[in-house]
Formats: sequence, structure tokens, C-alpha cells
Amino acid sequence: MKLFAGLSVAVVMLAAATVTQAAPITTKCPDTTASSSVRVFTVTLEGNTATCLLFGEGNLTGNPSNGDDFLSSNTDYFLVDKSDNTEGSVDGALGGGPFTGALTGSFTIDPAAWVGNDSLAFAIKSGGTQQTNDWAVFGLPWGTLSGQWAILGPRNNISHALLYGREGNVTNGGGNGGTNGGGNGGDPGNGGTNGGNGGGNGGNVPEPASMSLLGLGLAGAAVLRRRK
Ligand SMILES: [Ca+2]
Repeated sequence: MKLFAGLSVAVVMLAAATVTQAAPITTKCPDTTASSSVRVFTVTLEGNTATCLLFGEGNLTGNPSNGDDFLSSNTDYFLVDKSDNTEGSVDGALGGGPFTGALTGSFTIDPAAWVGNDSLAFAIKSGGTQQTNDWAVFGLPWGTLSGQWAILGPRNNISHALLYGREGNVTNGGGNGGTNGGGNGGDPGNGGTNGGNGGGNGGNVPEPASMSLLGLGLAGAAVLRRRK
């Protein structure tokens, strides 16, 4: 019996140690309290924090030259996917939903959408006739693959959702670290006096948790790239 009890305790402790619950963190955009006249969009991530990049009235069409109020002022971003049509660079990269006729929902991101981009942003556009249409864009921590969204305040349902990307040099999960420091300085009075320059900066290194989530997908992408 003692052995059995001891094993049970060990199993419980092991379970507690391995099932670490990540706390959900909600980001408001704009960062204010919703009321009958103030609409607030939110994104909730498990154990990670989204960033309110921009919000406003009007539309997000996905086309920087035709009615996309985010892309028109953030020219380093481009459209990855739009929930209601096939525009964008990776149609289907944005999953989850519902992305029409709802006030809350989820979203998922295909890991392939992170390849080649150092930033992804999730956007919600409200629609309907009750209130002025408006929208919010959330920056996502690198490697984010899922989250929840909500519209609070004046009750316009979601019209559509978008995923934006910004190209960056993190295709292989961070560049190599710098090389070794430069050569040794010369001996005093016996050659050069300046040591060589230090190695270059390492690339961006994603968080370990993100890496484990994305490892397979990125490794596959890397293999495919090498084969080309
Ligand atoms: Ca689409």
C-alpha cells in the first residue's frame, strides 16, 4: 500500500509539473473601457501578450491602395490572408472563426505563414449598419498560432478578419550567432595594436515555446527550400 500511495503521489506531482497552465492575457484595442458609445476590440493569447498596433474607423480591404487604412499607413506590411476571400499571399493561413456575424470567436494561424516574416498582425473589421464600421490591428508575438478575439461595446458584428505580415530575416528560426571575435591584437611594439572586430550580431531568436511549436513546420520548410 505504501508503495502504491507513493507512486500515486509521484504521478500526481509529475502531472502537475508537466501540465503547466498558461494564463490567458487579453489585450484591448483601443486600450480603454468599452461603453455604449465606445467600441473596444480584444485579442486573448495563452501566456502571451498581443500588441494594439492601430485602430480606427473605416475599412480594411487588404489592398493598400484601395481602402485599407492599416496597409496604407504601414507600408512595410502586406496582406497574408483575408477571411472572406482568396486575396493575400497565403490563402487559408488564417483559420478559426466565425469571421462574420459574431461578437466573439477564435483564430488560428498556419505555421507556414510565419516563414519569412518577422511579424504577423491579426485584424478585426466590424460591419453592419448599427454603428460606424471600425477596426483594430493586433501585433502577435513571434510564433503565435492561435488566440481568441472579441468586440465589446456598440454591437456591430465582425465583418471579416485579416492576417498581415512583415518580411524579416527569421526564416530559419533566427540567424546564426556571430562568429568568433576578431584576431588577437599584436604584441605591443611588435605588430598591430588593434584587435580585430567582434563577430556580427546574432539573428532574432524566437522563444523556446514558439520554437517547439513551429519546429516541425519550419524544419520542413527549410528542407523544401534547400531542395529547390
Ligand atoms: Ca482567404
